[in-house]
Amino acid sequence: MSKYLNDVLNFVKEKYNNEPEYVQAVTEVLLSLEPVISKNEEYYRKNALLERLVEPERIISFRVPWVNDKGEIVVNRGYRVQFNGTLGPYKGGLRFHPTVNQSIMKFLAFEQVFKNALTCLPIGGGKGGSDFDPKGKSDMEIMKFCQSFMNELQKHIGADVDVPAGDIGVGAREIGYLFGQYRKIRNMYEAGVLTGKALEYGGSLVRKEATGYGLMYFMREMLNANGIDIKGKRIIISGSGNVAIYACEKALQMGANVVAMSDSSGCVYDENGIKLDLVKEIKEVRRGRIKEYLNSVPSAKYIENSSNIPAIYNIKADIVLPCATQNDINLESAKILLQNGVIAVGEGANMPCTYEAATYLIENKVLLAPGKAANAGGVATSALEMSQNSMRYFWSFEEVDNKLEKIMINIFKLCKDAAKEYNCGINYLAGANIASFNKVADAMIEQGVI
Ligand code: NDP
Ligand code: 2IT
Repeated sequence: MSKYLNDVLNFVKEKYNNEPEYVQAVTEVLLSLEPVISKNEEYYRKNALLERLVEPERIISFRVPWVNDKGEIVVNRGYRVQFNGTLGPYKGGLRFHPTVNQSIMKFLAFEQVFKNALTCLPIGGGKGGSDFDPKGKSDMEIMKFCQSFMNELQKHIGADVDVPAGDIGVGAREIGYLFGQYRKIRNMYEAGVLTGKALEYGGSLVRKEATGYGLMYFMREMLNANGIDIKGKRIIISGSGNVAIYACEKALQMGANVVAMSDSSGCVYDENGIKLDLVKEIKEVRRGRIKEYLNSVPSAKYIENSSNIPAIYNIKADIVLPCATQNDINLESAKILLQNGVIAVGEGANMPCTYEAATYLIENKVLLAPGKAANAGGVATSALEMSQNSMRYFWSFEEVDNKLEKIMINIFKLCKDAAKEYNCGINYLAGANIASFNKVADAMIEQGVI
């Protein structure tokens, strides 16, 4: 292994040993860059390129006090990690989930830098969020939290500075409250400061569907490149949030058969095919639990999670789409998937496979669509939303969807070509890391020591 790579990796592991998710994300990227770095080690070392790449440009961390419906004061922690602005304004989602901490924010922001580079659109990488738990909160509580969060965040964002969007626990409702508060404080209409807005005030058609649709466009390209047709394939999808629902929708449009979906409590298994309208009603309208599916379809099965292998991964499938959260598929789960005959895994979520699981799947010839490439359709369509906001105009559903599809086809080509150039075979994970690294690294060196 290149000594320079090894030195930087050891430095990160030691310095940030209390940030396991961040170390994991950096390890995965750096290890796959071996063929690139070893070709030109002195050049990268002289420019301290890797040292700069693994150190965020800025981390903002702040107090978020708000008042709940009982009149009590609650205090949460808010973050925005502005990781790398070389290619454009920082861009990336906001996650509201009780597990949010600095390690998770840094891993997500680091991944976003490379993901955004793959879109070939002018966006840098960032991520933010809070350990606020939206589950069980009233609309009023969500609004008060969002307003307090924005009171601080507004100092650090702007259409040409940093443009947040949604992620786990943040959808159009939250973006609306955040946007309203930004507008009030700044006293101007800066539509491009947030993406994922509702359609009435500057949102883009297809943004809601974009991550899931994009995942399936990438999956179709990857399967086709390996002589496989998606029609009739049996699919399981972990999660039942924004990404999972629209991955399911596009999979059904492509003629595949989705038999299971889940949430953090367990999964529903419907051998007759998941009824997507019902899942949408439960999750998007009622904000309920996936278990409620059985109230309408008593013939379906509900399996509660009871071990470190989410129940859904015991269900046989040709294609597995982890669309919930990080480290959802560990090595044990990956072995079960393989035993059950999986041919492809598409990462709708960010880093849903542990490093060991991803490596095991690739070594066993499973086609792995890596998250930073396969789920880039969401942020790409966010960038299209920014374009429309700048033009003070909007495109039709078909126009945006066609652009999204072209972007995903190009992202797969970038991954495939880089994997081929560096003799990585079907390791599209290495391909994604190498292709995006090359873009970011060249631009960083061209911009000098910043
Ligand atoms: P949502 O909040 O809409 O849905 C999240 C889903 O994942 C829910 O079904 C949720 O179940 C489940 N989930 C969340 N946390 C956990 C957990 N700790 N364990 C098990 N299940 C969990 O989020 P999104 O669909 O937007 O995001 C899903 C993934 O996709 C995330 O990794 C996100 O970073 C990634 N992503 C999202 C993009 C977007 O545009 N929204 C773009 C690219 C990637 P429950 O309700 O029980 O918590
Ligand atoms: O992880 C992601 O790419 C997102 N949550 C979407 C980010 C965005 O700015 O649309």
